[in-house]
Amino acid sequence: MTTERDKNMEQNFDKERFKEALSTKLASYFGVTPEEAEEAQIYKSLVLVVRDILVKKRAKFHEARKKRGGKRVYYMCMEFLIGRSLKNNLCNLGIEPIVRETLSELGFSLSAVYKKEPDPGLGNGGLGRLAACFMDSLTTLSYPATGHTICYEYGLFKQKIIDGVQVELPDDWMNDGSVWLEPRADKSCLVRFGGRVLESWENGRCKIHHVDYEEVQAIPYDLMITGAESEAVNILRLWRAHSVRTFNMSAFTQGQYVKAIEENISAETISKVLYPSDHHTEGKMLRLSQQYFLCSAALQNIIAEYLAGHGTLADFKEKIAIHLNDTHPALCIPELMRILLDMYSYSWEDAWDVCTHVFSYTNHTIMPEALEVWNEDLFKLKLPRIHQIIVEINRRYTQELWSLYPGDWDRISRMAILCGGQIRMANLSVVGSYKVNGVSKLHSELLTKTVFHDYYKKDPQQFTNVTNGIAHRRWLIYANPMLAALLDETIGPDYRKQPEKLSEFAKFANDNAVLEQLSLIKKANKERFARYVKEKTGLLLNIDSIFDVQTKRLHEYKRQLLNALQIIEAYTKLKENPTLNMLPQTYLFAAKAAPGYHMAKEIIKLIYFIASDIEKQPALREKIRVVFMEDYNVSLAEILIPAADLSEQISLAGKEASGTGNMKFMINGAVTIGTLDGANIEISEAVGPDNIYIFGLNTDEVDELWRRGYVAADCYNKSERLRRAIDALGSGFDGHTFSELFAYLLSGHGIADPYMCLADFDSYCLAHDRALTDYQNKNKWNKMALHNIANAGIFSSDRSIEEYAQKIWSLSKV
Ligand code: 26W
Repeated sequence: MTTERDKNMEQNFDKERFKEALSTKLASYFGVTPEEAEEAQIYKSLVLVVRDILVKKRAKFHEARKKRGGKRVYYMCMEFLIGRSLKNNLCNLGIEPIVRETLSELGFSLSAVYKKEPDPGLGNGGLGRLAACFMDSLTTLSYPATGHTICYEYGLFKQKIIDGVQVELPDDWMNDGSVWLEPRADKSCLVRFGGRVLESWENGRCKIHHVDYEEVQAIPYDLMITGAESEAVNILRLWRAHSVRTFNMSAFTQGQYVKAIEENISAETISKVLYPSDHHTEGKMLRLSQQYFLCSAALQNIIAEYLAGHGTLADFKEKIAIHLNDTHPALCIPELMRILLDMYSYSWEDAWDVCTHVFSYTNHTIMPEALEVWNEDLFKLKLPRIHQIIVEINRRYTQELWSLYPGDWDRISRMAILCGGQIRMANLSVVGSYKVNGVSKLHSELLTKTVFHDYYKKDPQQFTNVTNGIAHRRWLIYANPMLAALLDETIGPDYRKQPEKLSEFAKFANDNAVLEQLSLIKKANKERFARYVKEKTGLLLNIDSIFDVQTKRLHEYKRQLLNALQIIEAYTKLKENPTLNMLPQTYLFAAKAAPGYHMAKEIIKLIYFIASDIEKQPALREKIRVVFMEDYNVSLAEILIPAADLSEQISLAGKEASGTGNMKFMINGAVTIGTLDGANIEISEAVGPDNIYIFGLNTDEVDELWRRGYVAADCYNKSERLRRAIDALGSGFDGHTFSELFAYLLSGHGIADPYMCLADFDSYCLAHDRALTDYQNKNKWNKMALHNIANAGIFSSDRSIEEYAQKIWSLSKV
């Protein structure tokens, strides 16, 4: 399908013009001709050419948006896990073929040039990747949206596994990755920390004087986001901290050279590094500084832009939506109050009215250790004015609660923002937002039954669900071009912008030629991935084995350990009977553990040594093989996911808010083996019970078992299969024993097996057995794959964004 835009693009962007533009960039930035250029220079010059195109498009879109007026949304998030940009932009602009051909004529391979781009790891996992997918869909659908985040100098660490131990190395992505960023010094602002707040009365009004503070300069770096076949170009604005003064001259002249430089460094520390932890708050003051830095810079910027366009803040709450992606940017609420009260002399009531019409909040986890709280005393020292405002929000809110629930102290203290010397960010987010949503049907329901139950009782209308989605262009069309070509051929290209049309693929469920194509495509993707593994590790994977894949952050609740136990059981059985006739299996893992997360690192070690144990036995490794891929990131996911046959989504029911990897695997034709958790439930409803392997306890059963008193050892005693696996932990792999994991599962320090791996083990093994049997029936398996692809349309982030636009932001397209 070629749209009008495509035609224009192609008219303006022919080979000659591209060659000329590229040559100009090469000459002016590197002083070379295309013939003399190195690949890295081609990469950078190509980015500059694309940026020029985007700048022009952006200007047009900006004009159109201004003319139309209307509402716009700001998406606030501490993480945007964008992945590489070049391919996404070339494909979205529809100019990839011209670029590929031209480069090839010049003697360069575009695929090789793509690899020159570092993969910016500006996020930990699901939350950050979701933000990036949402920017893609917002832009493709022509919604006016701006993302705000931090420009971390070091993204998520690079992972090496040395003798089973995860080693973290810095991710210095800015070195080659900053070509996409446009510094906007003209939009910089100052963010204040520390100091004291004085009050004085002037003309009957209380005036606030913040004194003795330290200032940090916030400079935005803009990254342009393209949409597919869309006129829109949106901006992701990344804020970087700079010292206000380059030198403390007085310290410098007094001979305190080091002190003068140290001061600079401490201000710049704020945007130095991404905290490499998810689902666990550490209460670190630097993290609080990062959060306030982002919120203050973004809000000052939003207000300044609004005033530049409108001259007054009068209609602000009608024209602006600000979305808080989890509680990490929740300080936006008191920061907007501060700006309106202290800088624009709003009354408290008017300022609060603006806030509660502007903010909405998505929760991404109900795990208690992930719910952010700050020590009030430390908070007060770092952000004294913001603390005052939170105290006042809390005072007024608890007063309201008192009149609603007189005498119900328990409830009031549960709902208060301040309690026991702590500031509860989830409560602040709910109190300050007009809408709160969870990220899958189950998760949203659990929110209203558990963590936010009291608020739900007070105002049920405040709560809603928007199930997550993925940018299906990046994750299907660009990552799996052969599958995209088959879809274009069978159902036509409309699904590229209307993902619900993928459902038409179901018509081909009995078309043997299409099924055969599907299996050839899977095979080619497995070959592509195997080549990559060969290059990285030297291992030669068996393409005819089933590729059974679990990739995601390493966390106890995600239960990579359950997967490992199942593998151990199969491997032990094989060792006992090496001539066992079985389907060859390749188990693939990729996962980063938070650097301080001991148990997660033990699990990596276990997987690593199971793998190395098997490698030492050539006869057995033909049948079963385990590979732990280092340094999981977006680019690795893009090549690994299309190669998967089986997708492991095996969290303990009730723990995974949604999952989005599950959707990426599904849309690439992998079949899910999973629990009834998060979006797995909706995936299961979409594909039907015959096209998914569901096992294990559901949330009610998990609760019931906890209430009755879960005894892991009972499972161990009852199941022979399980005993075989667990006992093998004691005897060990490749000379390493795992007594700590053994104890964790059976006796535990607190509770044995807190994520109930043992309770779900037998049912998991049976589901596995079924999957392996079905896999050997090629026709049956291909059909299952086809149904997974055909039913994946609702898991496009295009659908999620349409829901946010309607149900939450009241946003319309430009
Ligand atoms: C403050 C420490 C911290 C950092 C990050 C706590 C919690 C987080 C995130 C909320 C963790 C996260 O990424 N959650 C994931 O969000 C995805 C997108 O909604 C969901 O698909 C995953 O199920 C959820 O675990």
